[in-house]
Amino acid sequence: MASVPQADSGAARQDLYHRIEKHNFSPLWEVYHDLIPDEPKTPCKPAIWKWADARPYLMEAGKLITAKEALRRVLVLQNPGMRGESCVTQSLFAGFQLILPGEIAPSHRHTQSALRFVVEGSGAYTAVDGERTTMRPGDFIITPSWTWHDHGNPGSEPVVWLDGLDLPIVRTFATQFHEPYTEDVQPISRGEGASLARYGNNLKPLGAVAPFGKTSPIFCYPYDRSRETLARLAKEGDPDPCDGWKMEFINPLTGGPAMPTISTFIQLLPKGIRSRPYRSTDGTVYSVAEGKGKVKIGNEEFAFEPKDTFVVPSWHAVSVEAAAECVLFSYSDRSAQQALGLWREKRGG
Ligand code: GTQ
Ligand code: FE2
Repeated sequence: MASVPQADSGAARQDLYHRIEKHNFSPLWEVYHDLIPDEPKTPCKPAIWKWADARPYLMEAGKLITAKEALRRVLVLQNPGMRGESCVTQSLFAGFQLILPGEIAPSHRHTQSALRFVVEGSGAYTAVDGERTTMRPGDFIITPSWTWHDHGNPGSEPVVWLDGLDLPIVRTFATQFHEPYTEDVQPISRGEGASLARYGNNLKPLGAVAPFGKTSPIFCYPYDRSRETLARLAKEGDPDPCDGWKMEFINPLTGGPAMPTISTFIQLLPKGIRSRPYRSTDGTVYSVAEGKGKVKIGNEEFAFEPKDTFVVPSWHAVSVEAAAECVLFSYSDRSAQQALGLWREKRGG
């Protein structure tokens, strides 16, 4: 016969909870639906960071601290639902990094992977394991896990890029390692463009051994190439109702995502489109490369312009109204979710 709890067990339950707490126990049944919700639940909120706000603060920071002293002069994009946690989504970091003419940001390596999406200015470089790449607006650059990297600006204008890192993922697993290089600037061992020539032309060297493990051997995907691809696609067929023309940056050695923890995309939305609502479990950061319009994220609406950044939390429907032809760069943890068999999407709201 099943035992029946006493109707007035409330006080006795509280007493039990109180006593077991000292022994580091707690009752699952009090929090079951918080821990296992019916649908994704996240403190991450929809938000936009206007470039018009960010730029003056960055330039002010540029007067107060050097890139070298700061190690990295970055304004962190704090998700308003998780302020102080240095997260833009639950799994990703975003920040604007400024490097002024003549500055260097010293060389180091860490297990966290990074991406850079150049927002403003040209002529700075990032060096990755002995090769430099010059940064231009719209370029997408990867710093693979555990590779030496430093930045410099031998040019004549300030350069700002959006940093995307998998810091919260690496923190969740407690797999953080970091090491400074012995010098500020690492030695150069290959000419600029060597990795793109070797791996970025639908050819690969015989016996190629992935130089960066699970990360793409191409560490710079120049904007002119991505933009040309999108322009050509737009001439050849109709846009997808949710995505417009959307392409994923890939690792040419595998055909899979360019980075093991972060997926990266670029999309073209034609002028006048109202994209069909789309949701997926990968909270996504968008940087506006071109165009303007309005984006609806869940129940909130934001106007966007070039160089603005906005975030779509997990399982929030996103829809764009393009007032002009738009090019959006975006990144999310989709590749990590897919590797773990967790990713889901739903087209149409
Ligand atoms: O440029 O190496 O935004 O190590 C955060 C951590 C940038 C970088 C960030 C970093 C870097
Ligand atoms: Fe770094």
